[in-house]
Amino acid sequence: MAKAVKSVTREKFTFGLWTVGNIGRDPFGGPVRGVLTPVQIAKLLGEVGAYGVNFHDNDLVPIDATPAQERQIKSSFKKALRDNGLVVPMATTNLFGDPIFKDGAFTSADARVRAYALQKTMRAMDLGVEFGAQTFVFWGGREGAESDAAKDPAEAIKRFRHAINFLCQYSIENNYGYRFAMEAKPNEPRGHIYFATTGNYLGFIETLDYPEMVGVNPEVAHETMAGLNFVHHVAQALEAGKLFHIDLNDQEPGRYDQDYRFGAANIKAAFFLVKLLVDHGYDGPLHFDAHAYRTEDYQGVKDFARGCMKTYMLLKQKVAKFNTDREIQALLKQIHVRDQKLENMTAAYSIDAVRQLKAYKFNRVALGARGIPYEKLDQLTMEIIMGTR
Ligand code: GLT
Ligand code: MN
Ligand code: MN
Repeated sequence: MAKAVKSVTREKFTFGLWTVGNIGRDPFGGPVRGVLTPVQIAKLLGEVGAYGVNFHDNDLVPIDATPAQERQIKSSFKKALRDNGLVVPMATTNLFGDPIFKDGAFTSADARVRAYALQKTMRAMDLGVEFGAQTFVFWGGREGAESDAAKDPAEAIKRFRHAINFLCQYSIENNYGYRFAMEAKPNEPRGHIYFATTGNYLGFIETLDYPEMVGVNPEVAHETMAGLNFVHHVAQALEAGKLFHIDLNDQEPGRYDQDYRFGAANIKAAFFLVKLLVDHGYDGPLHFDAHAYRTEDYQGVKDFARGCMKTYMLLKQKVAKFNTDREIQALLKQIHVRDQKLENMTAAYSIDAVRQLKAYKFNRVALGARGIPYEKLDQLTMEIIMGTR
């Protein structure tokens, strides 16, 4: 029996079965790598020193598996997890691959498809619990439309809410203890996906029956595809206590969904993301939802996986440098101007505070004329990232 391999670091670095198992198919060409079994993927992840592995129901158990096949697959995968020292922090359902979901799952116009999606998700939740998963991700890749002629997008929200409420109750009644994490994406595979951004989900969650059970799983590529600032979306989730999980990868704006190795496209944005996670003490899984370039064989897939983790660790070191750099910290102190009198005056609303504030004389012209040393600060930040500080 192979020896259990420890994670390369204390970080909870995870990969989905579908990430390192990606066979390099795209809309213009077929697979460039052979299919690995879940057991082979666990071995690969053990070799690169990952902490855990996540799966969709059908990454592990094919949609048409017989009960006997399912039993065999599950027991061999459990052994592979033990042999390779891996845990399963997150599970999810594939509600996008099978043709039945071509017009969505929970938001399908067809009641039969909506009911099947609930059945499939409950079974996927049962499967995840069997492997110890504590987070259950919902990525509604097919929940959307090319044309709004067919479905009322407001009705889609109601249908989605109904499904999540139903499934929260299922988790509660079975004592599964799941935390649900909603993953937004603006488009691809649908022309337009409902709940296009993490912010859309943060608004939606508060309308649920069990909002405390539900958070988000933002993915770098997804806000970035739309040209949005991913770090700001993660910040809103963190501030709301809703960052239950995160999908790390990279992406160039305005392109197809690239799912590049973490940090491969925009190292500066990756630095600020790691800084945000570190500064706010995020301690959940760091899931690399990415895949190797189509040029690679499985040696290249290992290079890819190691690269994701190494870049994260290096950026974490850079963050520590930034946070202790004397010149940078002095600049930040200079930028964050304190004014005790005005801070006291505006600390809380009162008739007296309003009266004083309305009468206060500001030197607007001088405040507008002052220089703020962001050029210097940003250059020093770049020098940290480039390794010369
Ligand atoms: C799919 C998608 C990802 C989601 C996965 C979870 S599957 O690969 O592109 O962003 O996180 O369903
Ligand atoms: Mn993606
Ligand atoms: Mn993802």
